[in-house]
Amino acid sequence: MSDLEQRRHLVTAIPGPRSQELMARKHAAVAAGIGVTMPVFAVEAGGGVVKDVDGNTLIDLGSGIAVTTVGNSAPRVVEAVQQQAEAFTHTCFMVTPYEGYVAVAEALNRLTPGDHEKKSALFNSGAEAVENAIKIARAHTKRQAVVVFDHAYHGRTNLTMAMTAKSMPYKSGFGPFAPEVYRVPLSYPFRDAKQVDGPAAARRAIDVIEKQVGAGNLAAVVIEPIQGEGGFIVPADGFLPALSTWCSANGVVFVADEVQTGFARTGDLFACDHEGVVPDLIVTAKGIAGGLPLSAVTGRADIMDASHVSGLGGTYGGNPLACAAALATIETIESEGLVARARDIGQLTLERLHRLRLEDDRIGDVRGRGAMIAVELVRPGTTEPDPELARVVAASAHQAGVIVLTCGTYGNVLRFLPPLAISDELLTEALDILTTAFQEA
Ligand code: PLZ
Repeated sequence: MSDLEQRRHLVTAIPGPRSQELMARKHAAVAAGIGVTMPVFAVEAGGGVVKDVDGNTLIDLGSGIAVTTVGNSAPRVVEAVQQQAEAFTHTCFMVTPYEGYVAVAEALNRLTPGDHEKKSALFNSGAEAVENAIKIARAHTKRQAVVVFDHAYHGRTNLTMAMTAKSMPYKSGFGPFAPEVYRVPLSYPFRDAKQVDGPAAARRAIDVIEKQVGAGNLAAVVIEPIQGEGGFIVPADGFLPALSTWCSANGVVFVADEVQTGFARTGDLFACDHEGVVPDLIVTAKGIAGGLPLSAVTGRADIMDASHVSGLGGTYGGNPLACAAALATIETIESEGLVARARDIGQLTLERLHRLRLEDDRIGDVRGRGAMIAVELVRPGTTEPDPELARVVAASAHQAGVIVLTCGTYGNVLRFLPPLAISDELLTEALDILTTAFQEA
């Protein structure tokens, strides 16, 4: 990617003819259940752009859903993966282990919130790591129930489908779902009544837990510190600390799902750091390895050690290429000051979007932190969701060569997740295009 020109440049309509050909092959060869946001096939990506098969260069505000935080094909990641690929590609850590896995565990134990003794276990996907966090919490507490929140997203496997809130497209028709999963209300400042501050929202959730689940049956409370797919919902201050405190007092494992928020995305290394919340277990994936599939559960050593030997694992978990990529990713975040870069991106983006909101009452809410920012779209003067507007604005941004994603329970949220390697110029240009897209919608 090193010589990939950092500018938006369209040479065909979007999608171009070669992408259309490939889409036809996709339709014929790939299961219909696998959807795509933009029917544009990538050939190269890096910095703040993705280049397609027709020679168009698009501005990337998606990072492959919050994955390429350090940039696509980030130089250190490429070099580390190349070296590792030449040495060996796989032995299975459970057969003949290797140092890279241990080094990633050490790094996670060092970097995640809290200075207590920690241990880690590595997996492949976010969903797989969430499942393993539940296995560990159940082994530790000898309890079964799991509490999750309204609007939550935790994955597409059977247990994580049960934990995910939204039926379409994630769950509909795919049941029955895993039992012993209970859903409680979130803090959602834009939709909560004004008097529901963070601690009050926590009390509302805890009341449901105590009355409908019973603390003595509860293994884990699992929460995204800023919800991702559910709509980039930032809970009111004090919500997460109150939940965490209640969990500690009741022997419940407090699990932060930082699959989307982790690794500098929100302008802290982890979103929990913002309020000084120290989860018992933290689940990471996505941004951890610069695009290679890796995920992890990290937490209190006594909880992490609760499983019997060989109770956890998997063929590929902590694959050597992914571990090499993770170590290079962490080095990149630390040496390039990417936590601070995420804050700058957040400031630039929020400033622009707040200004836009003043002129456009269809933008009900602007929220997020760092390079995880969203606008929630509504019918003017109400809180009634407007998913159609989100669809139209996203489609016209796509036509103009900006990769932007939607999300939210109501599908009415536009979210911005640029790689931290994007330049201010590209980011500003993308925001200009969005502004135009709103004016024309
Ligand atoms: N937890 C908080 O955001 C993945 C899903 C994309 P996997 N989010 C992107 C899609 O439509 O499938 C996610 C997440 C949070 C868990 C997961 C699951 O991570 O790596 O996709 O399994």
